[in-house]
Amino acid sequence: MKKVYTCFCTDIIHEGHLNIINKAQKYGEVYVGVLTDEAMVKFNRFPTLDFKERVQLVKNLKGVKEVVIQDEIMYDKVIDKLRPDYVIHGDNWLQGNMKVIRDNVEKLLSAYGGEIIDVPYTYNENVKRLDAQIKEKLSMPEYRRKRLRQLIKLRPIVKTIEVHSGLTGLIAEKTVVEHNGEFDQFDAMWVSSLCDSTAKGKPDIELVDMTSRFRTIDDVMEVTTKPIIFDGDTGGLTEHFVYTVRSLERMGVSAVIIEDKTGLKKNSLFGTDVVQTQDSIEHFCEKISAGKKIQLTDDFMIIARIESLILNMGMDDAMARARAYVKAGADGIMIHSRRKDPDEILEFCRLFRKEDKNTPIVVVPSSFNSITESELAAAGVNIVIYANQLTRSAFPAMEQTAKDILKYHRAQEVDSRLLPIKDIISLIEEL
Ligand code: SPV
Ligand code: MG
Repeated sequence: MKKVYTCFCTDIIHEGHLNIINKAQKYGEVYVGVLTDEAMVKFNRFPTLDFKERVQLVKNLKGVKEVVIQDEIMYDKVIDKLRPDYVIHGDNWLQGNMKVIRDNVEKLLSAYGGEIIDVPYTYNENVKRLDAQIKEKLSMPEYRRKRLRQLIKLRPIVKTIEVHSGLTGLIAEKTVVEHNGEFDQFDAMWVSSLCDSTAKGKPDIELVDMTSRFRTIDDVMEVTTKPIIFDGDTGGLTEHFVYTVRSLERMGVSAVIIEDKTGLKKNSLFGTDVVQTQDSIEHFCEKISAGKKIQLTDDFMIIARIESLILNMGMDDAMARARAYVKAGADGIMIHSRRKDPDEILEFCRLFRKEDKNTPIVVVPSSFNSITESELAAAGVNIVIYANQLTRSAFPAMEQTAKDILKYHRAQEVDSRLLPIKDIISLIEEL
């Protein structure tokens, strides 16, 4: 019997998948690959069924000879082991990002005379509706909230990008790249106080009130499914912070990060150029504990942000605070620095990891931007936040366009660098 292989990167079986199995059966015995969670979250949406459930789902399908575990998006290992005579797939992989997968499969099969079978991709009203239902489920608070903890387990490092609107939310949600045969996407979103304030033309001094910050979260949540980390600034008064925790948790936000400053908060990247007061360890611990006591689920995370390095208070102070904050109940530590080189961040990670193997570490490499994600992961960092790059790239582009329209008294000169009109009017899909 010939062997036919197909890989399902899905947590729902619909007529499209059944069609592939039917066609495959005509060529031989059907082996179906199921992608592991780790491989799936790299470029697809988060699975709503876990790996074991997905294996069971496929195992129960009529016509499936065997389920094969595929732990990478690329088929190299599976093809090497199984040596299928055919690989069958929907013809949607003839274009876009997925073409590189098809090209790779073609190369692997041609080494021993195997063949690809492309079948017409099924995307009718029924499949579209099932797809929408899964997205809806993923966006629900009870599913979205716990996803950050799940991703910390699944990803070498959770890549987080700043969002401050529905539009930036869509960029965080949908952008997937293929580079050198590797797929990548952002895992989570950061609702930055700096960028949320900047988008409203306000300074980053806790001036934009919580009602408005929640409105931003809601705009983002309306159009996305990925987990949200909220920049809670100082958390405000402890008596107010507990209400913030309850609201964020109810909305389905996964984590709040609060920084150990008090009084008028200024952005950390000013460092000691402006007056900034660090909170006492005792008082900040009380705030963390109060927040942990009030939350209702085990999913929500309160992450304590240490400003000691920003305020030149030294590594010993940073470490003493890290110890105390974890003891007070913090679910993670964010360590910040505004140095160009990552040395002090790496030193903190080394010292902290010596004492504490598990508490997640979060970093925001805006200044120390030469360090790579894999270097951070190797140092024990769990979450990297690209905290302001979308806003900082949009502003100069918009300003230049405004200047050029003023200069040329028309818009023709700027047109070549704009999103085409046909693309902007269809950028947002209607229901
Ligand atoms: C933010 O994005 O608002 C932050 C990170 O708090 S930083 O601007 O580096 O302080
Ligand atoms: Mg901030």
